[in-house]
Amino acid sequence: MKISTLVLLSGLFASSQAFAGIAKVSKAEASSTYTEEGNYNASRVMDGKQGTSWVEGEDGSGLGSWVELTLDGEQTLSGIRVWGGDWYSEEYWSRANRPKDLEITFSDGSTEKVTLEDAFKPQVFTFSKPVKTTTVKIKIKSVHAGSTWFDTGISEVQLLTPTKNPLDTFTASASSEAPADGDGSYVARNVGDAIGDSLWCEGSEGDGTGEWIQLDYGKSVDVSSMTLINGMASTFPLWMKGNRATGATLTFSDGSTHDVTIANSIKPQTITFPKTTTSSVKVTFTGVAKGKEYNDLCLAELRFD
Ligand SMILES: [Ca+2]
Ligand SMILES: [Ca+2]
Repeated sequence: MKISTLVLLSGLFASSQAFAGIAKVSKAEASSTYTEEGNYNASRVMDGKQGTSWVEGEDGSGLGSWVELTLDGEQTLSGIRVWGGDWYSEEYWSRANRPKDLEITFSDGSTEKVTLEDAFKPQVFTFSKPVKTTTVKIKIKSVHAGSTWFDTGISEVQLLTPTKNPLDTFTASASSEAPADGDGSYVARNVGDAIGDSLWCEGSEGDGTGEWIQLDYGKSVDVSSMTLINGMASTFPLWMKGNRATGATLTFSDGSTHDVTIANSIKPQTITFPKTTTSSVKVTFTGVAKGKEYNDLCLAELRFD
Protein backbone atom coordinates (compact mmCIF):
# COMPACT_ATOMS: atom_id res chain seq x y z
CA MET A 1 0.00 0.00 0.00
CA LYS A 2 1.93 3.00 -1.23
CA ILE A 3 1.41 6.10 0.87
CA SER A 4 2.06 8.58 -1.92
CA THR A 5 2.88 12.14 -1.01
CA LEU A 6 2.46 13.37 -4.57
CA VAL A 7 -1.12 14.49 -4.21
CA LEU A 8 -1.86 16.51 -1.12
CA LEU A 9 -5.23 17.64 0.09
CA SER A 10 -4.43 20.78 2.00
CA GLY A 11 -6.41 21.30 5.15
CA LEU A 12 -7.73 17.77 5.19
CA PHE A 13 -6.16 16.94 8.52
CA ALA A 14 -6.69 20.29 10.20
CA SER A 15 -9.16 18.79 12.64
CA SER A 16 -6.68 16.08 13.59
CA GLN A 17 -4.19 18.73 14.62
CA ALA A 18 -6.83 20.29 16.86
CA PHE A 19 -7.33 17.16 18.94
CA ALA A 20 -6.87 17.84 22.64
CA GLY A 21 -3.54 16.85 24.10
CA ILE A 22 -1.62 18.24 21.12
CA ALA A 23 -0.71 21.93 20.95
CA LYS A 24 -1.82 23.96 17.95
CA VAL A 25 1.11 25.17 15.88
CA SER A 26 0.66 28.18 13.60
CA LYS A 27 3.90 28.08 11.61
CA ALA A 28 7.27 26.43 11.17
CA GLU A 29 10.57 27.91 10.00
CA ALA A 30 13.93 26.24 9.45
CA SER A 31 17.61 27.17 9.22
CA SER A 32 17.66 25.68 5.71
CA THR A 33 15.63 23.43 3.42
CA TYR A 34 16.65 20.76 0.92
CA THR A 35 15.40 22.04 -2.44
CA GLU A 36 16.95 19.87 -5.17
CA GLU A 37 13.82 17.79 -5.68
CA GLY A 38 10.53 17.45 -3.85
CA ASN A 39 9.04 19.64 -1.15
CA TYR A 40 10.84 19.42 2.19
CA ASN A 41 9.68 22.73 3.65
CA ALA A 42 9.65 23.31 7.40
CA SER A 43 5.83 23.26 7.42
CA ARG A 44 6.02 19.53 6.67
CA VAL A 45 6.85 18.79 10.32
CA MET A 46 3.40 20.11 11.30
CA ASP A 47 1.08 18.97 8.48
CA GLY A 48 -0.40 16.00 10.33
CA LYS A 49 1.24 13.47 8.01
CA GLN A 50 4.08 11.10 8.78
CA GLY A 51 4.91 10.61 5.07
CA THR A 52 6.02 14.24 4.53
CA SER A 53 9.21 15.63 6.04
CA TRP A 54 11.34 18.69 6.56
CA VAL A 55 14.89 18.04 5.37
CA GLU A 56 17.74 20.49 5.99
CA GLY A 57 19.72 21.76 3.01
CA GLU A 58 23.20 22.26 4.44
CA ASP A 59 26.33 20.61 3.09
CA GLY A 60 27.21 17.57 5.16
CA SER A 61 25.00 16.08 7.84
CA GLY A 62 23.30 19.31 8.85
CA LEU A 63 24.53 19.36 12.45
CA GLY A 64 23.29 22.57 14.05
CA SER A 65 20.35 22.82 11.64
CA TRP A 66 17.05 23.65 13.30
CA VAL A 67 13.34 23.88 12.78
CA GLU A 68 11.32 26.29 14.92
CA LEU A 69 7.61 25.92 15.61
CA THR A 70 5.54 28.96 16.58
CA LEU A 71 2.55 28.05 18.74
CA ASP A 72 -0.93 29.49 18.38
CA GLY A 73 -0.36 31.72 21.46
CA GLU A 74 1.38 30.73 24.69
CA GLN A 75 0.72 27.13 25.69
CA THR A 76 1.95 24.76 28.39
CA LEU A 77 3.84 21.77 27.00
CA SER A 78 4.57 18.53 28.81
CA GLY A 79 6.47 16.66 26.11
CA ILE A 80 7.10 16.00 22.45
CA ARG A 81 6.44 13.19 19.98
CA VAL A 82 8.93 13.01 17.11
CA TRP A 83 8.91 11.12 13.83
CA GLY A 84 12.66 11.34 13.10
CA GLY A 85 14.00 10.97 9.56
CA ASP A 86 12.26 10.86 6.19
CA TRP A 87 9.15 8.70 6.60
CA TYR A 88 8.18 8.75 2.91
CA SER A 89 8.86 5.01 3.16
CA GLU A 90 10.96 2.76 5.38
CA GLU A 91 13.47 2.53 2.51
CA TYR A 92 13.83 6.32 2.35
CA TRP A 93 14.03 6.43 6.13
CA SER A 94 17.01 4.05 6.13
CA ARG A 95 18.77 5.79 3.22
CA ALA A 96 18.66 9.31 4.72
CA ASN A 97 20.09 10.53 8.04
CA ARG A 98 17.92 10.30 11.13
CA PRO A 99 18.37 12.74 13.99
CA LYS A 100 19.85 11.29 17.20
CA ASP A 101 20.39 14.07 19.76
CA LEU A 102 18.02 17.03 19.63
CA GLU A 103 18.27 20.23 21.66
CA ILE A 104 14.89 21.83 22.25
CA THR A 105 14.79 25.52 23.20
CA PHE A 106 11.68 27.35 24.47
CA SER A 107 10.79 31.05 24.30
CA ASP A 108 12.13 31.66 27.86
CA GLY A 109 15.54 30.33 26.80
CA SER A 110 15.25 27.07 28.77
CA THR A 111 16.20 23.86 27.01
CA GLU A 112 15.53 20.13 27.01
CA LYS A 113 17.74 17.49 25.40
CA VAL A 114 16.34 14.27 23.95
CA THR A 115 18.04 11.30 22.30
CA LEU A 116 16.20 9.32 19.63
CA GLU A 117 16.64 5.61 19.14
CA ASP A 118 17.49 4.61 15.60
CA ALA A 119 14.04 3.13 15.03
CA PHE A 120 11.27 3.58 12.41
CA LYS A 121 8.66 4.53 14.99
CA PRO A 122 7.35 7.72 16.59
CA GLN A 123 9.15 8.46 19.87
CA VAL A 124 7.64 10.28 22.87
CA PHE A 125 9.67 12.30 25.38
CA THR A 126 8.29 13.85 28.57
CA PHE A 127 9.97 17.12 29.53
CA SER A 128 11.69 17.38 32.92
CA LYS A 129 8.92 19.83 33.87
CA PRO A 130 5.96 21.42 32.03
CA VAL A 131 6.99 24.62 30.25
CA LYS A 132 4.97 27.66 29.13
CA THR A 133 6.19 28.80 25.74
CA THR A 134 5.27 30.47 22.47
CA THR A 135 8.01 28.83 20.38
CA VAL A 136 9.85 25.51 20.22
CA LYS A 137 13.20 25.39 18.43
CA ILE A 138 14.49 21.91 17.64
CA LYS A 139 18.21 21.75 16.82
CA ILE A 140 19.97 18.67 15.40
CA LYS A 141 23.06 17.93 17.53
CA SER A 142 23.94 14.47 16.20
CA VAL A 143 22.60 11.92 13.70
CA HIS A 144 22.18 8.25 12.92
CA ALA A 145 23.87 8.05 9.50
CA GLY A 146 21.84 7.10 6.44
CA SER A 147 23.07 4.49 3.98
CA THR A 148 22.86 6.67 0.85
CA TRP A 149 21.90 10.29 1.59
CA PHE A 150 23.53 12.57 4.12
CA ASP A 151 20.81 15.12 4.69
CA THR A 152 18.82 14.96 7.91
CA GLY A 153 15.06 15.23 8.17
CA ILE A 154 12.19 15.20 10.65
CA SER A 155 8.83 14.01 9.33
CA GLU A 156 6.51 15.17 12.07
CA VAL A 157 6.52 16.74 15.51
CA GLN A 158 3.62 16.84 17.97
CA LEU A 159 3.92 19.13 20.99
CA LEU A 160 2.07 17.49 23.86
CA THR A 161 -0.04 19.40 26.36
CA PRO A 162 -1.13 18.22 29.82
CA THR A 163 -4.70 16.97 29.52
CA LYS A 164 -7.29 15.97 32.10
CA ASN A 165 -9.85 14.79 29.52
CA PRO A 166 -10.12 11.00 30.04
CA LEU A 167 -11.27 10.66 26.41
CA ASP A 168 -7.80 11.74 25.23
CA THR A 169 -6.24 8.55 26.54
CA PHE A 170 -7.30 5.14 25.27
CA THR A 171 -5.98 1.84 24.08
CA ALA A 172 -7.16 0.45 20.76
CA SER A 173 -7.67 -3.16 19.72
CA ALA A 174 -9.21 -4.73 16.63
CA SER A 175 -10.56 -7.97 15.22
CA SER A 176 -7.55 -8.06 12.88
CA GLU A 177 -4.69 -5.89 11.65
CA ALA A 178 -3.07 -5.93 8.21
CA PRO A 179 0.65 -6.80 8.39
CA ALA A 180 3.19 -3.97 8.31
CA ASP A 181 4.89 -3.16 5.00
CA GLY A 182 7.42 -0.61 3.76
CA ASP A 183 4.97 2.21 4.47
CA GLY A 184 4.65 1.31 8.14
CA SER A 185 2.20 -0.53 10.35
CA TYR A 186 -1.59 -0.83 10.21
CA VAL A 187 -2.16 -1.45 13.91
CA ALA A 188 -5.34 -0.34 15.70
CA ARG A 189 -3.57 2.36 17.74
CA ASN A 190 -2.82 4.31 14.54
CA VAL A 191 -6.38 5.72 14.78
CA GLY A 192 -5.38 7.67 17.89
CA ASP A 193 -2.22 9.52 16.82
CA ALA A 194 -3.76 12.56 15.05
CA ILE A 195 -1.75 11.55 11.98
CA GLY A 196 -3.83 11.35 8.83
CA ASP A 197 -1.62 8.97 6.87
CA SER A 198 -1.14 6.41 9.64
CA LEU A 199 -3.95 3.89 9.26
CA TRP A 200 -5.63 0.99 10.95
CA CYS A 201 -6.48 -1.58 8.28
CA GLU A 202 -8.19 -4.85 9.02
CA GLY A 203 -6.39 -7.89 7.67
CA SER A 204 -9.22 -10.36 7.09
CA GLU A 205 -10.05 -12.18 3.86
CA GLY A 206 -13.31 -10.27 3.37
CA ASP A 207 -14.12 -6.62 2.66
CA GLY A 208 -14.17 -5.63 6.35
CA THR A 209 -17.88 -6.20 7.02
CA GLY A 210 -18.16 -7.68 10.53
CA GLU A 211 -14.66 -6.55 11.50
CA TRP A 212 -14.35 -4.28 14.54
CA ILE A 213 -12.12 -1.82 16.32
CA GLN A 214 -12.51 -1.02 20.02
CA LEU A 215 -11.33 1.89 22.13
CA ASP A 216 -10.88 1.23 25.87
CA TYR A 217 -10.64 4.09 28.38
CA GLY A 218 -9.97 2.08 31.56
CA LYS A 219 -12.64 4.05 33.43
CA SER A 220 -16.21 5.27 32.98
CA VAL A 221 -16.58 8.14 30.51
CA ASP A 222 -19.53 9.92 28.91
CA VAL A 223 -19.60 9.76 25.11
CA SER A 224 -22.07 11.29 22.67
CA SER A 225 -20.15 11.67 19.42
CA MET A 226 -17.74 9.75 17.20
CA THR A 227 -15.21 11.62 15.04
CA LEU A 228 -13.41 9.68 12.35
CA ILE A 229 -11.46 9.88 9.13
CA ASN A 230 -12.72 7.08 6.90
CA GLY A 231 -10.57 4.98 4.58
CA MET A 232 -6.98 5.16 3.36
CA ALA A 233 -7.15 8.93 3.70
CA SER A 234 -3.47 9.73 3.03
CA THR A 235 -4.28 10.98 -0.47
CA PHE A 236 -7.42 10.98 -2.59
CA PRO A 237 -6.09 8.48 -5.20
CA LEU A 238 -5.15 6.06 -2.42
CA TRP A 239 -8.49 6.62 -0.69
CA MET A 240 -10.27 5.59 -3.91
CA LYS A 241 -8.32 2.30 -3.94
CA GLY A 242 -9.26 1.13 -0.43
CA ASN A 243 -12.50 0.13 1.27
CA ARG A 244 -14.46 2.65 3.33
CA ALA A 245 -17.04 2.11 6.06
CA THR A 246 -20.67 3.12 5.42
CA GLY A 247 -22.25 1.88 8.64
CA ALA A 248 -21.42 0.48 12.06
CA THR A 249 -22.90 -0.77 15.30
CA LEU A 250 -21.49 0.84 18.44
CA THR A 251 -21.41 -1.51 21.43
CA PHE A 252 -20.88 -0.03 24.88
CA SER A 253 -19.48 -1.74 27.99
CA ASP A 254 -22.97 -2.48 29.38
CA GLY A 255 -23.81 -4.39 26.19
CA SER A 256 -26.14 -1.73 24.79
CA THR A 257 -25.79 -0.84 21.11
CA HIS A 258 -26.44 2.02 18.72
CA ASP A 259 -26.37 1.85 14.91
CA VAL A 260 -24.75 4.69 12.96
CA THR A 261 -24.44 5.66 9.32
CA ILE A 262 -20.93 6.65 8.23
CA ALA A 263 -20.42 9.00 5.27
CA ASN A 264 -18.34 7.58 2.40
CA SER A 265 -16.14 10.70 2.53
CA ILE A 266 -12.43 11.40 2.91
CA LYS A 267 -13.18 14.41 5.10
CA PRO A 268 -13.19 14.23 8.92
CA GLN A 269 -16.77 13.58 10.10
CA THR A 270 -18.52 13.69 13.47
CA ILE A 271 -21.54 11.48 14.16
CA THR A 272 -23.64 12.17 17.25
CA PHE A 273 -25.62 9.65 19.28
CA PRO A 274 -27.47 9.61 22.64
CA LYS A 275 -25.13 10.29 25.57
CA THR A 276 -23.90 7.03 27.02
CA THR A 277 -21.73 6.22 30.05
CA THR A 278 -19.23 3.48 29.21
CA SER A 279 -15.64 2.36 29.67
CA SER A 280 -15.21 1.24 26.05
CA VAL A 281 -16.76 1.55 22.60
CA LYS A 282 -16.58 -1.25 20.07
CA VAL A 283 -17.26 -0.23 16.47
CA THR A 284 -18.40 -3.21 14.39
CA PHE A 285 -18.67 -2.38 10.70
CA THR A 286 -21.96 -3.31 9.08
CA GLY A 287 -21.50 -1.72 5.66
CA VAL A 288 -18.51 -1.18 3.36
CA ALA A 289 -17.99 0.74 0.11
CA LYS A 290 -15.49 -1.19 -2.00
CA GLY A 291 -12.27 0.40 -3.20
CA LYS A 292 -10.87 -0.08 -6.69
CA GLU A 293 -7.74 -2.00 -5.73
CA TYR A 294 -7.34 -3.10 -2.10
CA ASN A 295 -9.99 -5.16 -0.33
CA ASP A 296 -9.08 -3.89 3.14
CA LEU A 297 -11.19 -1.59 5.28
CA CYS A 298 -9.09 1.18 6.84
CA LEU A 299 -9.63 4.11 9.20
CA ALA A 300 -7.12 6.94 9.55
CA GLU A 301 -8.48 8.36 12.81
CA LEU A 302 -11.18 7.58 15.37
CA ARG A 303 -12.16 9.17 18.65
CA PHE A 304 -15.18 9.67 20.89
CA ASP A 305 -16.27 12.74 22.82
CA1 LIG B 1 4.78 15.60 8.04
CA1 LIG C 1 -3.78 7.95 12.21
